[in-house]
Amino acid sequence: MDRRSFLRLCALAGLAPSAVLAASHAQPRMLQMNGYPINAETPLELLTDYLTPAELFFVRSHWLPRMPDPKTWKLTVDGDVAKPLTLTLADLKKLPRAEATCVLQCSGNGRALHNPTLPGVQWRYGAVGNARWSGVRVRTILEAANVKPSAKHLHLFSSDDPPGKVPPFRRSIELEKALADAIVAFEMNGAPLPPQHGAPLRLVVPGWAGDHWMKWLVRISAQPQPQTGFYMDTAYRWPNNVGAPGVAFKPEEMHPVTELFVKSNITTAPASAHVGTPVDIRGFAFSGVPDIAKVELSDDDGATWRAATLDPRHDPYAWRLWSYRWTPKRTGSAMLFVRATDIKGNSQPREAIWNQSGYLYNAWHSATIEVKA
Ligand SMILES: Nc1nc2c(c(=O)[nH]1)N[C@H]1C(S)=C(S)[C@@H](COP(=O)(O)O)O[C@H]1N2
Ligand SMILES: [Mo]
Repeated sequence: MDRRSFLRLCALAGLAPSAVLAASHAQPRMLQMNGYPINAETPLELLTDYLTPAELFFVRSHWLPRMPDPKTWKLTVDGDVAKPLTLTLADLKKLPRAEATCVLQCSGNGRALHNPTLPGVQWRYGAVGNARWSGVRVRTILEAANVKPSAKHLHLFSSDDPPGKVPPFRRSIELEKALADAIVAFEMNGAPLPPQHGAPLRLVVPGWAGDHWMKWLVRISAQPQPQTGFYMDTAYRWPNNVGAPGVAFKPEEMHPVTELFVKSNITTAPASAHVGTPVDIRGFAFSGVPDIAKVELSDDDGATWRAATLDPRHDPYAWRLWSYRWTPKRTGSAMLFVRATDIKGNSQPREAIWNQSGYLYNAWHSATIEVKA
């Protein structure tokens, strides 16, 4: 497309050209998911850093977002508060700073691996990353606004309401979690938050699935009841009592997805190896609880397991990089399985729990290595 038709298209769509370019930040190394550059998965073999670089970090947006104008942007704080606030970015930067290094994973990461198969974005392994998020604790802001005891939920509003009858992406989280450790972040890995990741401000909810991490935040409202609407009442729900694969439930038989499930993936393994020559296998592991206790590998279909070495770098709800030195004993095709166990004793299952929206896939991951003499 030439410059003139691009500008005309932007004008027709009512979008700033810079916003369109930022949203379609097509990264040559990223896997574009459904024809739109707004859903991009990171190739698993590139997720080898403790901090995932912003340009490799997966992007999940429900539609071509309408991003706030950073010059006029403000955050409104209202609802059950004695002192409603409107905060500019400069106001926020004057408040005490908070930081969290933790995993952001889309609930639907791994949807493509569920059996029976499911509609929706066919994420495989890479709708996940680990980053350092900096901003201000939600608690600091709500205390400044004198939040009332009647408030039990924090409603989240963004600038990206879709046109027409499409339901807006509006959500809420329990006030208890918001006060415990949620952050409104304006920086990612020490740099200003990129537009596609929610600039100027997004919510960070350590340990909880990505749908809670509202991007392009414009308003937070303390309320006695949870938010309603499609993205609370229908989407992002998990069965109260899980059924067999293929069994669907009514929304009232389900509750919102919150904490992530324990999970590990192999990012690095050679395609081939030689009997008696050790090779290094690497990957990451994380959970919806603050740390991983162990990562184990098996080369005998899960009969016996040996511990991987955990990288010392760690922060609550961040991932752990791990490595394992494996020495092949016999020729042929070898399958190495990995499983993680978190500090609460939750262990990654051999099979993931099938659910009608394909959330929280966490089955044992494997790598196949051809062993030669
Ligand atoms: N306003 C808004 N916030 C949003 C979304 C969205 O579409 N609009 N997508 C959510 C979902 S489902 C996920 S998984 C994360 C993805 O964050 P990322 O694109 O920065 O990786 O943002 C969440 N926040
Ligand atoms: Mo998501």
